[in-house]
Amino acid sequence: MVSVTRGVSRAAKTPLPGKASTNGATPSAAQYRNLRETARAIRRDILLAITEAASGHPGGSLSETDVLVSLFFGGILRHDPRNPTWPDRDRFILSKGHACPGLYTVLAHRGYFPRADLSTFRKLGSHLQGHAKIGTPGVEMSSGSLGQGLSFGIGVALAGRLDKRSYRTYVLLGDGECDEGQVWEAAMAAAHYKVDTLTAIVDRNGVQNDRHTHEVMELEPLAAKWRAFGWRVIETDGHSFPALLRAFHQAQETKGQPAAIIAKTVKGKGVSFMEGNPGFHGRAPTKEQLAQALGELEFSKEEAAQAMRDLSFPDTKIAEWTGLMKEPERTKA
Ligand SMILES: Cc1ncc(C[n+]2csc(CCOP(=O)(O)OP(=O)(O)O)c2C)c(N)n1
Repeated sequence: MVSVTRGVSRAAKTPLPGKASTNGATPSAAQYRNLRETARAIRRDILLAITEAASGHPGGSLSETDVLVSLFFGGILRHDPRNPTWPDRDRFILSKGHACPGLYTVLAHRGYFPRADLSTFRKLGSHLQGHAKIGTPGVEMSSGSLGQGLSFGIGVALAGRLDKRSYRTYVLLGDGECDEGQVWEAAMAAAHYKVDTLTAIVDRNGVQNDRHTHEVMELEPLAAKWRAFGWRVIETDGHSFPALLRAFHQAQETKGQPAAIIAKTVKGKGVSFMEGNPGFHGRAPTKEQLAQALGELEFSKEEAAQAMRDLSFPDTKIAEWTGLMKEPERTKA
């Protein structure tokens, strides 16, 4: 795992695990570089896990990666991987539960469980099933049936208010998921109850199951809809760490109303033949496609082999899969 930055905001009087170490200071160029490197390694491991399972959802996992890296590695979440049920932790709820390979990989890189577990994804007996479920360290809600996470998040946030705890609640939704009526019932309720500790993030990648969102159900003007429901809306580039961290800080500073971050993303981000392609919503790459994808992410054969060793792949498979790779340009003499 690359070393990463921690924390930029929500200065606490008492230091808390996983808290901001720079107390609101602008991250340095090196810290941003670390975030990008972390995201690149996470995209690699997402693809390895899904290819090994021969099923799963790469598109929405790759689109959400930078949002998740900002939360878990950019100092936005107050959390402690060694104590996943710490009562004062911020809650992250993955409402688009099919994109759990992204969450699992981030949790593994953050130290919630061993990275080697990723090679058990979708296998019998694994705690990393095809949709996230409570019981896996760091997973706050069993999800997969779309539309429920925001309602759940309101309950979690209101419980924090009743218990006089200062934690914040973040819910990641898909844009296709916003076709669900329950999302808008929840949106109305969160504004009514002025749940300003709640932040919704919409992964606005423009693609849902097998088609583009505008073909299935026109969502635009999406920002105006959230505003009309009483939310503060922050639109941002969902692949720019400075923009994402700024958006999260604005959400944290919002008082008296919930905040929605509409993160403009690319489905399948980082892999040319997956980008914007509904065909890779819920289909695993072949081992040949994996080899191409790892090359596009600029991993050398040796780097890919090391990652596969870290994930406990057998030597035969490491040799077979990396044997299909071409050395990327940057590693050529
Ligand atoms: C209630 C419900 N209806 C249908 C599905 C099947 N389904 C799984 S993923 C998906 C598309 C989701 O699109 P989006 O929310 O945009 O996710 P992303 O593109 O970010 O992966 C659908 C319809 C489901 N999981 N739950």
